[in-house]
Amino acid sequence: MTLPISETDFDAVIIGAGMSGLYQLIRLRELGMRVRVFEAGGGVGGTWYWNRYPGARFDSESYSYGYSFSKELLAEWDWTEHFAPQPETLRYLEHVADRFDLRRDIQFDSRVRSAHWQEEGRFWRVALEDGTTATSRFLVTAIGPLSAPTLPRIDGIDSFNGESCHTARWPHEPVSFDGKRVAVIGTGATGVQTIQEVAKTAKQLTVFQRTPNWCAPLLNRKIDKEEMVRIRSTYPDIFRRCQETFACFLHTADPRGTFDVTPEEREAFFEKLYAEPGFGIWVGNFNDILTNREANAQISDFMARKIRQRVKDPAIAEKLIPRNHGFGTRRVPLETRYYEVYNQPNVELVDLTETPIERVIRSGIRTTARDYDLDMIIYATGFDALTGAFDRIDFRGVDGRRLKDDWSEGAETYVGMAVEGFPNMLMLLGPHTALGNIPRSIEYNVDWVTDLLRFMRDRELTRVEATGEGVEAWMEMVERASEGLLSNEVNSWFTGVNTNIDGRHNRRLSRYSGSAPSYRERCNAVAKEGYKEMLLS
Ligand code: NA7
Repeated sequence: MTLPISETDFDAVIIGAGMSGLYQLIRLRELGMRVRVFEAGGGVGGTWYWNRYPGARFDSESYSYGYSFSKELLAEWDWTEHFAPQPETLRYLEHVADRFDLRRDIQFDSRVRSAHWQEEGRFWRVALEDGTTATSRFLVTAIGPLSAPTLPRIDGIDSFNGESCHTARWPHEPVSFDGKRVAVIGTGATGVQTIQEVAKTAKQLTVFQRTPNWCAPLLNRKIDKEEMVRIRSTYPDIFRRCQETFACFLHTADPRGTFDVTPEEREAFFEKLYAEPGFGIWVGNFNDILTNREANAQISDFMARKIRQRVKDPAIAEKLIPRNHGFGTRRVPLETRYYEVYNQPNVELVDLTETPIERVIRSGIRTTARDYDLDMIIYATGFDALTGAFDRIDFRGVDGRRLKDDWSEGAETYVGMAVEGFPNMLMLLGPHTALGNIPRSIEYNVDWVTDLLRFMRDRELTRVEATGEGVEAWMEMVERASEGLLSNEVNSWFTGVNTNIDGRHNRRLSRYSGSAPSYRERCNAVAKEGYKEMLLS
């Protein structure tokens, strides 16, 4: 028997009040739904609430990153930097929450422990860590693809006497590095941002690097009032461009291949990209650098030469040059004087491939070579990406099946937004949605989910589920989209590898790596055909 909608506590529960949860709340309110958002944090902002580490900022241009759905919001918000720092982005999201009066439907400090589908009655029973429960017809997960931090598997972490922190759990109070001996473990996008900031004031900074990444210049600068007026006048073009490009960035691949031009033209193009802000050198480069080994070797060689030019000590420069993957086959960290940090007398680079960490001790870190006495250890060691946030909640679908079990060998989804066996659960930025410039993908996902729920409301339908065939067809498309990518041959969160988690040492098909326009085309077709590929009743 279907429980009349008025008998569930809510029409929809949204888990998470980050960028996707906030926008979904706005849209579901417009449908007249009774919505409750459960948020583990003490405020809105998701990624920008948690990641308060020093130097955290956008790598996408600020004005391409903000929400595009509200003309009023676009008209009133001024970005002050081309790549906004975390405090500004958090202020922006707090402004959005206030402006649209969102907080009244958000319950903070409320971590969801479980969500169990009740077939009889067709609703979800959601339980919080504190034991309270709520029922809801629909469940929308807005829990983020990179939100479950992982500490490294190193013995003795708890024995350290000084301060220590994962970057994604950074304290809300200001943290000073003045006069301190600080260690950073991890040199991904987060580690790079942290290192270049900590190096400014720490007495001694020791960077523990396992794998160097290919970092490219961010070239951030301030936006003054006048420039903001100019940018604002081009918002329609900015968002149109983001709709058209491969990954919703302002940058997109050059139509030419690496070897379509002369060596001189190639070098000049690489130089031009290196001198331009943002991800252009990664996603606006020759169209074959991420698929053709020889083409990739050209840009990798160019980037290696840049590192050698910028780092004075040739031995350190060599340690900073990646050997096990080509440029762009992992997430490219964007940097501001990152390489120059290693020219400073207060900074030391420890290459963990030569001298691995043995354990954390009371006074610091012990490698196979020596002990490092420390006042603070910063873990920039990343996330249980894409599925980690799902695994941390006990989701049970039809007949009590557990999502974590179903996904133990890798997630299987329908257009990244639905799962067979988990009716009425819709995922924003779930595994296999287009990622790229995240807010653009969020707005698309939210609008798609909203249209589906409107469709159901208008027809008095109360249950929607992905089918096995639908999932299979979508997973085939995900597989096809990834064919030929050099990144498939590299360990990273792109390929689902996290050495700090059991069973995650091997590469798997973890994300949709096709273009955002093809993703939208596929999802639009599903909607246009009345969601015939899904089971609706
Ligand atoms: P990443 O990109 O996953 O980077 C994590 C870093 O931590 C990386 O350098 C890892 O080295 C290092 N790491 C992880 N575990 C260990 C251990 N046990 N010992 C030493 N070093 C370790 O995470 P980020 O937070 O930088 O970025 C994630 C995404 O968030 C980013 O792409 C943005 O899109 C936002 P490894 O490379 O595994 O050898």
